[in-house]
Amino acid sequence: MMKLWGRNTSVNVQKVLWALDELGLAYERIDAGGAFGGLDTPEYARLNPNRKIPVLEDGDFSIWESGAIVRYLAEAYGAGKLSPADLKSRARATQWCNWCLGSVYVDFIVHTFQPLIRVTAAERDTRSLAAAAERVGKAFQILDQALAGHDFIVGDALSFADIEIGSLMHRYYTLPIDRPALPSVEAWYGRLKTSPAYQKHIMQDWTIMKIPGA
Ligand SMILES: N[C@@H](CCC(=O)N[C@@H](CS)C(=O)NCC(=O)O)C(=O)O
Repeated sequence: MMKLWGRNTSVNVQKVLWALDELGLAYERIDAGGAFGGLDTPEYARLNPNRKIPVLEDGDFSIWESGAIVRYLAEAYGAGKLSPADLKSRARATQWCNWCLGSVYVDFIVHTFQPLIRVTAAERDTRSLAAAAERVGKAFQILDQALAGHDFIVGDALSFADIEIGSLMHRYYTLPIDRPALPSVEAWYGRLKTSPAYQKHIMQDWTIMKIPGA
């Protein structure tokens, strides 16, 4: 059976869990990272020299980087699900994944989310946080235009691009930050929320990760 290494509070682990369940695959998840530790052993370094979660082990093959894991699962086991068959649609899905990592992820997770859970309210740089949230909102306005008239990011079926970006949306819509009006993004997020796999893995209560005073 496949093994997924990583605590289920990590958005990058949650993303892979969502894909695994969306594809109906059996797996064992092993707690690692955060309070569970386990990333500094030589055995773990062989699985991921970056000492980060998640890692997927599938027989004698192992792979790190959550987005790459999701694509591996879709292409190995998806039978047409999550990875568009058509080259141009697949390229479009890749485009949005790369955009997410380059234009959203750091501003959102590192400069917006983490200061809200890992920094006390007294020590938080609220101006820097608000500026990062504003940059994220502007980026999502670009996504909003692309989603207008579509059910999902690439056409009308859930793909690995929806998994990559959609994994951030529960946090985006539940954090105490300013957000611009994003009608098409909100409608898409509403569609994602109907998935039992999304509800189970992505719609987690992130406030349990707050340090005291955050
Ligand atoms: N780009 C990587 C990011 C991996 C990453 O930064 N993982 C974090 C959790 S989200 C981690 O391992 N942090 C150390 C820890 O949890 O102990 C991916 O998508 O897999």
